[in-house]
Amino acid sequence: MPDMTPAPAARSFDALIIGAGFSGLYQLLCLRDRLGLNVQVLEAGDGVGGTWYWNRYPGARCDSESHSYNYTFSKELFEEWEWSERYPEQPEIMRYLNHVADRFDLKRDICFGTRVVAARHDEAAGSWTVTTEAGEKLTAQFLITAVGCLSTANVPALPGLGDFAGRWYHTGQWPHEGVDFRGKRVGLVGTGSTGIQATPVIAEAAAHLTVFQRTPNYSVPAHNAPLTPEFRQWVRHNHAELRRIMQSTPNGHPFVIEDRSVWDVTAEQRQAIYEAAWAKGGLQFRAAFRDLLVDKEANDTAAAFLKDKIREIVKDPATAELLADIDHPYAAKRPPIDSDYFATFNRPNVTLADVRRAPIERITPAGIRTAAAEYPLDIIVFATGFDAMTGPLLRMNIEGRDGRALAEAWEAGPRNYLGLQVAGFPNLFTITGPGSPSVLCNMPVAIEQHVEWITDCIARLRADGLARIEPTEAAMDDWVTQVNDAAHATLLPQAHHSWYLGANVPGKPRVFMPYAGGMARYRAICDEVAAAGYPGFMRGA
Ligand code: NA7
Repeated sequence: MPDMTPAPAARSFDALIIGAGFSGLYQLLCLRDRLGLNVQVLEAGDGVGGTWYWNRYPGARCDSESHSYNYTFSKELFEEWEWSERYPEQPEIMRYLNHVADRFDLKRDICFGTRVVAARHDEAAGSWTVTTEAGEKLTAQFLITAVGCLSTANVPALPGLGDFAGRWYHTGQWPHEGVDFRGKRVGLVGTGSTGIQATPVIAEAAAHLTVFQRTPNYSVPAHNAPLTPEFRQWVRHNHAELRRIMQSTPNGHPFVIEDRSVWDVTAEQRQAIYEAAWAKGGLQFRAAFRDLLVDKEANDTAAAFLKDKIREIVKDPATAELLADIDHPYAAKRPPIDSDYFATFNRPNVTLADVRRAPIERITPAGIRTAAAEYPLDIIVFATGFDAMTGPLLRMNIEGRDGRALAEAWEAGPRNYLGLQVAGFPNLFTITGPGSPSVLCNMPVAIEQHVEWITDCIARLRADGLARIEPTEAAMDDWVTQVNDAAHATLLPQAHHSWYLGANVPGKPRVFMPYAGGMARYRAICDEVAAAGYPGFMRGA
């Protein structure tokens, strides 16, 4: 006999937020405590943290400096939290986000262990219905994705992976209990920021480490170190000034880009400037001159300096040449920073395998076979990145008006207005979506701006007695052009294998996704749109 029990009524909210990382937590705080909305957060993980909840690989550390990798909306929160090191390590970021969640009593409105598998807009009801993996349905007037840009792991579809007799892991889905590398032959695939962070740490523990390098990469030393009490005090006293700098620079970091051209100085002066920037370390290296990202010849001078550093550090000339054989402008891909990455190749238990010239052919039960050799392995670590920016959104099966799938609307690449909203998907907001500065910016700065803009937008709608907002097609077309133009005014699209372009995922449209015009300019554009009463958006009852 069929089950006649009526399906339970969908739980209903003013707003649903998907994700409980930096963005979801702050969005919850703003909508619940500032606007008084009835809000629910749905989070796939069993705790807060978002990207940091999943990325627990050895050496996982943020490349933003710790005093800039936090919320700035609360002076008290900013002043009471003390980071221990120049760059925060994953466990410390988790402690910070848990502290924030507890301090503002956020966890009571978060459903953990709840993965969203579908979201559908109901035009007649003017609401979104979200379906979870467990089959529960929830509805809300507003749907806000806070799913991060780097949360869909990209595991290469290599033949034979299923037959591998050892264990394999992706860095973005790292086991919570950790991985014991002692006495093991480990293969690490990928030399982006993650592979570059993990290599020295795995090399210390493993019997042998083989790094499989497809695209060689620049890297600048991080020079991580414990923070001194004096520095901490300076940060506490300079909260307002730091916030002002972070909000006024293109990348949202707490340093300004030097207002000098590479060509303003002599070759000797330039060398001295690069040496000083190398000694200081970190992402700030690219701020040494204002034209590094717009003038290829200017960039070449930085590239040559960094390649020489690799040759100085790495003792075996053949290995050094392979590592320094970099084919793209410095910082055209996200520039990694490291702790002894290149020096790790001087260890007797570390080998570099060139999989650009001799690609990986298959995984065998015993290890990795390339066109040149077979490498016996016990563990494979895929530091192969993410289906970035659009991946986390598209995998949720979002359907807008008339059941139109977001995947269909974005078939040729992401199209939206201001990186925030998509025509045909009313009341859907995408925090740090494609078309916004997001990954080109220190993330908390980008996140705070988006969350506050969305909060103000919803507050204005309500104050005006309106119920829905979505952009016009014309505004989207214009914004897509602006995003494209901003990218092409820089050297960034020249790195043809960059994940900014979607090039790391086979079949993904090659579209430069983040807005490269700078965070400060982007903020001004968003503020102008809000101040002018939201031109480019349709607001209705
Ligand atoms: P990235 O930067 O996308 O790096 C992934 C690396 O993996 C990169 O070197 C890729 O080479 C390599 N890769 C990917 N697929 C393969 C296959 N099939 N074979 C060999 N090598 C492969 O990801 P990360 O996790 O390092 O960093 C992501 C961001 O997190 C980072 O930029 C920061 O913002 C934080 P490729 O370059 O595609 O040739």
